[in-house]
Amino acid sequence: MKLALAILNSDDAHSVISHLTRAEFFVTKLSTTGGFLSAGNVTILIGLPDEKLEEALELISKYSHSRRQVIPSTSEIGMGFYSALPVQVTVGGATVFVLDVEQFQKY
Ligand code: 2BA
Repeated sequence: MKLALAILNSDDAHSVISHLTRAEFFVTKLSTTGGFLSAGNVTILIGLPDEKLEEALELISKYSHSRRQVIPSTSEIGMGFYSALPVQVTVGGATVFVLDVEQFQKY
């Protein structure tokens, strides 16, 4: 058994989760925050049999999209003056970690 942990853009989360649950995956949704942008994102936990991992990854990848995001960035331009120039970063699609599960119980 595996545990897939996927960090999604908040705008993609509803679509990803509904396609996963329709395909009979069990999903737990957590509201999380990215450390770099301090913006909200969504982390999902999916406990699943090894043979269903590829299907889950395909659904996550199909319904997650990358986006360019503009963030303010301050840099020194000399003599103690600073300029606030916007910087673009590419966020996502999804960032996925897959872990082996040692034990799984439901009581
Ligand atoms: P954030 O930490 O808010 O990062 C948003 C985007 O900013 C990242 O997109 C990346 O393009 C950029 N970024 C992040 N940290 C950076 C750094 N130290 N220097 C330069 N640019 C940086 P993604 O890579 O697609 O990540 C989206 C979100 O997924 C992240 O939000 C974070 O919540 C999570 N994440 C990504 N990689 C992770 C990792 N290795 N471990 C834990 N969480 C991760």
